[in-house]
Amino acid sequence: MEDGENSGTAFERTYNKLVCQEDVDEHHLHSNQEKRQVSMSMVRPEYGLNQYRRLAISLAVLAVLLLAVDIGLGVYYNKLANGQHSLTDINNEVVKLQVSYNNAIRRRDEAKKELTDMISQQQRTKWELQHLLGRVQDYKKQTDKIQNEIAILKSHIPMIKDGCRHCLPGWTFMNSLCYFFASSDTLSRRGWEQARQHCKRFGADLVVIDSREKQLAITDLINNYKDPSRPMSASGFWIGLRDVVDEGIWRWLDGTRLNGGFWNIGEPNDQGNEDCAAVYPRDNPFQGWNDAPCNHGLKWICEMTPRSTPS
Ligand code: 2F8
Ligand code: CA
Repeated sequence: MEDGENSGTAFERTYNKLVCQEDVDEHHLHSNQEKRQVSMSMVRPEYGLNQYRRLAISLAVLAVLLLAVDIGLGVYYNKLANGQHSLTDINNEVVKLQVSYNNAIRRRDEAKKELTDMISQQQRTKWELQHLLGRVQDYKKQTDKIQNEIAILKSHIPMIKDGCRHCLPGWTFMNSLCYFFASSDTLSRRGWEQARQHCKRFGADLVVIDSREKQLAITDLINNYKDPSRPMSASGFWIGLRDVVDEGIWRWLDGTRLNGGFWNIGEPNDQGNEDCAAVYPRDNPFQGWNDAPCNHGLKWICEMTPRSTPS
């Protein structure tokens, strides 16, 4: 064998040595392990089980750690994603706000322009209102003036109406009435009743003197007819007053009882049955009446309202 070995190459010898050594080492190792295992199992029997348990626990802890890391990474990723999403939203919101701001600015400018226009319009309206108020004042003045003119014109209506009416020829228009003074020599003096009949032929009647104004106006007229050569007893004019029914109770033609009157001093005295009244020319117009016999011949005064001209 020695020869055989020696008879081989150096390489083969080295190789064989190494292989044998390895076999020896492996065998030695296995022997040691088995010895250790045998020794340990003999000294601490739970040693192998704890080792697996620790390994399992370690693996579990490692798994938990990996899971935690995974979760953490996921959370972090989500945060990053959410952050990215929030940033996008903020950008979008900023864009929207910018658009809204621009729109608001545009609307503000439009509103400002509209306000300016409205202020201008309001100013024009104010001026127009002032102008109209001035015109209202003018119209009011004109209205007042026109109303005054209307009142004046209305006051002329009775005169116009009277002007459209006429007194008969030879009659006198006075205080809206027509009077006939039978002073002409062509008309003989006559008694009270005949004198009244003469008036009635014209639709008139003997005059009723029921006011101071009327007495004054009539006295002024009959004073013009005064004839100094004629006795006072023959210068009177019959009027529409008598006391023929009840002596001393003087009544006008319509039955109205006399209130006062313009009797001469001492009249009426019913001297010799004097039941008819007459007015006489007098300086004192308020002492112009006398009672005389109704059949006594005197002039007379007729009275009537103006008559419209026949169309
Ligand atoms: O003096 C008054 C008296 O005068 C006349 O008589 C004289 C009168 N007569 C006539 O007029 C007819 C009275 O009436 C009068 O009262
Ligand atoms: Ca008398």
